[in-house]
Amino acid sequence: NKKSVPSTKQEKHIAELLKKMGMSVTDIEQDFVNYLYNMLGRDIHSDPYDQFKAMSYTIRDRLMTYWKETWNAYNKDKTKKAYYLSMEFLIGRSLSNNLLNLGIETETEKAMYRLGASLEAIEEAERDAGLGNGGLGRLAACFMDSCATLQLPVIGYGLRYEYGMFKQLIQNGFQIEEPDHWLGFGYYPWEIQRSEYTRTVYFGGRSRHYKDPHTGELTVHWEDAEEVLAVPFDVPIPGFENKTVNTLRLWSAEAAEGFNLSEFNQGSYFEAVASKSEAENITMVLYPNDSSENGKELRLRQQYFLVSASLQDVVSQWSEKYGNDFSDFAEYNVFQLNDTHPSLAVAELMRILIDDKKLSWEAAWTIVSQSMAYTNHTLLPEALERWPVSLFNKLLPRVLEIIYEINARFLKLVAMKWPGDQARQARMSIIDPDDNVCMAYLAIVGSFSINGVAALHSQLLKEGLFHEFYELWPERFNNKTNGVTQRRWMASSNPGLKALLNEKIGRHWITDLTQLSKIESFVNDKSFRQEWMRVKRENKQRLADMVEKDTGVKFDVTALFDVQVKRIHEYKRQLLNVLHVIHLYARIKRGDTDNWTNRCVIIGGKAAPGYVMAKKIIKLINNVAEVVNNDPDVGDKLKLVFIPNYRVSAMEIISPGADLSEQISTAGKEASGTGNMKFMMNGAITIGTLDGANVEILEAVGEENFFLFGLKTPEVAKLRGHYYPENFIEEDSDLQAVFSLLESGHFNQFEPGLFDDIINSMKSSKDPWMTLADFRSYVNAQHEVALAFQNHSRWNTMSIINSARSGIFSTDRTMQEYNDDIWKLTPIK
Ligand code: T68
Repeated sequence: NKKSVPSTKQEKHIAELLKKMGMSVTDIEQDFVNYLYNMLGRDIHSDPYDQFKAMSYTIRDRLMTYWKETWNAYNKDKTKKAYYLSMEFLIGRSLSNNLLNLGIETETEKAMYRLGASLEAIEEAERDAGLGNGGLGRLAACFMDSCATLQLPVIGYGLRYEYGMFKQLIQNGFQIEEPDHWLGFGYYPWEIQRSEYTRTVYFGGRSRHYKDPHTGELTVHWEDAEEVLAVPFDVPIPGFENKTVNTLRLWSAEAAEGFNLSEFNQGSYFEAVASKSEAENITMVLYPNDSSENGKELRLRQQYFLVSASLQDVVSQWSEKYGNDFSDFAEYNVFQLNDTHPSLAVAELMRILIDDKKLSWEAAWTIVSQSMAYTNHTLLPEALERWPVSLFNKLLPRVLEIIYEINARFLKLVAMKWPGDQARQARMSIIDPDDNVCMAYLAIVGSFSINGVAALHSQLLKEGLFHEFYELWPERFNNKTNGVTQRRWMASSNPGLKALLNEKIGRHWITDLTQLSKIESFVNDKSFRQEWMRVKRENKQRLADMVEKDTGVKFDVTALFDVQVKRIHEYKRQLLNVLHVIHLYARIKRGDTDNWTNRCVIIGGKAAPGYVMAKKIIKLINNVAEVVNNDPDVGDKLKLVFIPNYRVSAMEIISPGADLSEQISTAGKEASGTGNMKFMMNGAITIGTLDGANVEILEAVGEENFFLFGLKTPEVAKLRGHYYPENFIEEDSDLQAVFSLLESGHFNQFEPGLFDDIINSMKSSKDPWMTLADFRSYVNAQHEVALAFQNHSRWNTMSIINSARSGIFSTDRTMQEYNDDIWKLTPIK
């Protein structure tokens, strides 16, 4: 630290030079040209991607001094820090966000204008950093933004996947996956490689226990292990106009030098080089499964790699300052586990403290159980991670021993609380009856805080999935309702709305979203209402242009834009949406179109490559779209498109242009949802079930500003076992019409039988998502939507109110709550 204080003449001189890193139009222009011409050897007519690179270096330079100062400030005094451990950070693009947070959007735009370049085109050239699947990964990225804005000392730890989320192509209506080589042939222009913080992670081998013959002291060695290097790449996370730049540290796997040297020596050149690539495979690709475990060995390797490298990083930095005194480590360090994916942290921190730092089990456990906090993101049983003990034994033998010991001590506690209740011990055991390690239980046992991500979800965790743990430790359970950052999801993606808000209520909403409530006082102001409509209209045009470019389908911007974008999953019920579209189509075909509202339905999202049913659903959407969009009887009354390759940068165009937000999961299945919040902020109205954060959205806007339908969670539970879909068909002529079209093969004329699985799943009494049970109330709610939309004035009021009351859904609020209740960090100015 002393080193960073300019004490010598040279250091003062350097500090002076760095201060000259100007934010003026000319400074930006000059640096941009310097990078483009002199570093990249290109010119102003070059490829937009090269221009983007030059621009990102220009901007990164302007973050660098703040970045270093922030890092130093966090390490100066004994400062409590939080570490957000996550297998996913779905960042998307960073240029426009960084310009916004630095407060130099206008200057940069002018600089490019002077050069005859377009900032918009440059921003457009940036590739999405798609290092995540969906909500969970995007949440981590929003959290990072809010922590930097709140000036909280939080460090993100993740993996630098060579290939992020696959690129989705649609061919003949089918999803095709293409690798996403987002790094191109170089580096991510925002990142800085920090080789000096390289760590070594061990796999395989065996655990050996030694007893010192003289002292009797026990030591454990992890022997004959493979070594893999974890090389960190740091990504800057600027706060909003506050000179704070936090760090997201992403680990990349590299074979250790001398990797499998013995094989080289035995002349097995080929095997040795092949196993080198095995080490580097660890961070090769993001697993594209968003809600089911896949049980692959490589995935477990990835998880341990993240956890071990990150914990070593934190512990070594601690030891550099405080030696092996860990007595107050838990007072200054807290780890937030983003789902169970990094829950090995519980065992790994034990291992480091006991084996490397020679702490006793009891001392180590006190530290671990006071510094880990776990966030759950799902109630779906198929998403709960369980790893076979045999795999653990092979890959992480020492870690498995520690897990066994944690479990043994934990089960003693259970036995003490419920004497003689063997069945309960078996149910709560971290090792399940099939000899799997249950990662959620490991996380719970090792954490002082366990939270769900919306009020309903947190309640259901206590009542259901984790009920017995709740009985044991009720004080550990809490709720932290998700949010999204308004910097990206309003200020940057909706410039029209930003300008209008700034004019009417000032710009304070950018860091305090509750300020949005002030626009409610303009709800009857004629000119404000007109401006609100104009902004929406322009955003709808922008969305329509994107749709036309991506699908060839032309939208009428006066129609209702009805949008469902999210991962494709049966529980999210894209099928219910399709049934409604088919219903509208059937109405048009039979001439039942009095008082009609034109509607453009947009569906988008990726299916996990191995999820056969989800992929069929995509095909069905595309086939229905083909029929609907090409039927002259339909015309502008109804359009349906499937937007290919849904991703963060697409949502930046989609959410501002939506009128209606589809949040239609089976009640009790969606933990929170965050897309629902993005739409709401941008003035879309929700049609939704009482699920996840929809419950809180409804509470905020009131029933008159929300289209509620469907069974409630307890009703879904009650119906299970007595669910007879045929009855719903029998009683409903609209549903009959829909099924007769589907079953006649009207949407798969040349592909007979293609949709049989889908049809059968919906008609099965075992359908866990109970799609047909909600059909009638969904169609009725959609009818209300159509009528409401015809009354432009009423719709506009609802739109304004939805946005005005979205203040609580900022991640600034969410992070404040994590900090107040869990982390207890002091903001560092
Ligand atoms: C989502 N979960 C929830 N999981 O579904 C959503 N899972 O309700 C919630 O709003 C969001 O998390 C944020 O809390 C996911 O996105 C995954 O992506 C995932 C990835 C790998 C393995 C399991």
